[in-house]
Amino acid sequence: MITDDQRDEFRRTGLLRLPGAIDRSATVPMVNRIWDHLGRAHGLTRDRPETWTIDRPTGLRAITGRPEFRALGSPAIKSALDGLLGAGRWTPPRRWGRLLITFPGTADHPWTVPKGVWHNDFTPLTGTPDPRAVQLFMILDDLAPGGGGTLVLTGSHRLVGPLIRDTEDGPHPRRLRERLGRDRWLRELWRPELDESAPERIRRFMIDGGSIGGVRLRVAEVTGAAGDAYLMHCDTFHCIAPNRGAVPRFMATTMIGHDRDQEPASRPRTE
Ligand SMILES: O=C(O)CCC(=O)C(=O)O
Repeated sequence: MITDDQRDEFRRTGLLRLPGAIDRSATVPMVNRIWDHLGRAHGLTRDRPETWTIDRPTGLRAITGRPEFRALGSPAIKSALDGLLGAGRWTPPRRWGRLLITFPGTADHPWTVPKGVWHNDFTPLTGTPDPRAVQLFMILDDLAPGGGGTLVLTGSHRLVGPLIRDTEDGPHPRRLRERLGRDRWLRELWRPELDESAPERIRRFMIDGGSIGGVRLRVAEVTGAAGDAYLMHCDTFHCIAPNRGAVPRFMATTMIGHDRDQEPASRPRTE
């Protein structure tokens, strides 16, 4: 289970880090399996970076159906989901992960906070308590800052909530961006009018942060050791980041929804 402090942090920021959520030794066979696929499908070799000639490999879907990936659904992850969604109020997925893999690539410009690709993942309104879904990000191999970990706009789920709460409509990413983009700080994040340098963008969005209607916003980067996991509120804006590290970024993600309340089954009539 999670503590009250962890629950508060999740409510406030939309993001909760769980160090060591998955047994580190269980990630080794997963990483081996991925490299095996990369070798066969793309001709990439683990200890020969000169063969890493692609940014984003394909054909990864089948891999997470393999038995070694079941360890992603660890006791710590299940217990945290119980704490946020309610015990018995969510259904374990058939597969615990969709792989997120990016290679360092060849670009020589420095790492910075990307523009353009910030989004929320559309999660329909279900009438269930908040959060209606939690997205898991799981780190399969050690992930250093600047190494391609997902970027999360902490606090942003609290801006989305009031915009969708009393509507029939779901959180449509394009419409939300239009609405939220009326604020200058957010517009500068995803459609900058100024061409700021990499360190300026890092300072502005990751260190100083912003504030809209009393909601603190700051860009956080998913980093950590193999086996660490993050739980993110489904309405939180996030984006893929460049990998300027020395090794590929190996992560997995999945969205776990709150089960809809079941209608009580109607009793068979006996009379
Ligand atoms: O590749 C990433 O880090 C971003 C993933 C993402 O946007 C998503 O799973 O919704």
